[in-house]
Amino acid sequence: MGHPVEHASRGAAGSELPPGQRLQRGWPVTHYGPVPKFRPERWEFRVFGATADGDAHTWNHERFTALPYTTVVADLHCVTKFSMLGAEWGGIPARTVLELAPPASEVTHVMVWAEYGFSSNLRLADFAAERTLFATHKDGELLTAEHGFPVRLVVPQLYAWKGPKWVRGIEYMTADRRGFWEERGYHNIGDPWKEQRYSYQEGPGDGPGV
Ligand SMILES: Nc1nc2c(c(=O)[nH]1)N[C@H]1C(S)=C(S)[C@@H](COP(=O)(O)O)O[C@H]1N2
Ligand SMILES: [Mo]
Repeated sequence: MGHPVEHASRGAAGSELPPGQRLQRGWPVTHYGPVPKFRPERWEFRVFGATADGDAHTWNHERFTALPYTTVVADLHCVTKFSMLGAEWGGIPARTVLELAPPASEVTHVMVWAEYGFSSNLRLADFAAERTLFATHKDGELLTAEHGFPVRLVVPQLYAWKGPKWVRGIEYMTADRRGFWEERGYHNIGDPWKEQRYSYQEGPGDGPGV
C-alpha cells in the first residue's frame, strides 16, 4: 500500500501495524459518553451545508440502508495505541453519498456528525477515498449498539476517532473546522502512518487554530 515497511510489522491478517501501535486481540469498545438508543422512526441521515443544489438531503433508516452495499477490509487504529487488523466492514461507500447528494464545487472539508453532537472533520479527499464507508456491518454481522449501530463511518487511512459511531449525517464545508476530538488535543488530519496523534504536532496548513 506504499507505506514505509521499515516502520511497520506484519499483522495476523497480512496488514501492517503503523508506528507506535500494538495488536489488540478481540474488539474493545472505546468512545466518549453514553451509547445512544436507536429509534428508527426518529432516525435520519442528513446531508447539509454547502450542497451543490443548496438543499439538504435526508434518508430515513429504511432508505439509507437500502443503498448499494459493499464490503471493505480495513484496520482500526486507536490513537491510544491499539490496533485491530483485518476487519471486513460492510455498508454504503461515502462516494455513493457524494454522488447522490453532491457538494458544491467550493467544498474542501466534511464534518461528520453523530448522536449527542459528536463530530469529526475530514478533508474532502479523505472522505471521498475509495474505501471510506458508512458501515452497518462488521464481518457479516450487524453492528452492535456499542460499536455504532445503526451506522458508523470507517476511514481506513486515518486514526479511528475520525470515524464516528452512531453517524447521523454530514456537513459540507467550504473551510476547515475542528471536530470534537480535534478541538480537544487530537491532530486535525490524523494519519497513523505519520503518527499524527496530537494537535501540537501540527505543521502550518495541517489545520485551523485550536
Ligand atoms: N460517536 C463516537 N464515535 C467514536 C468515538 C466517540 O467517542 N464517539 N470514539 C472513536 C474512537 S477514539 C475509537 S478508537 C473508535 C472505537 O470504536 P470501537 O468502540 O468500535 O472499537 O470509535 C471512534 N468513534
Ligand atoms: Mo480511539
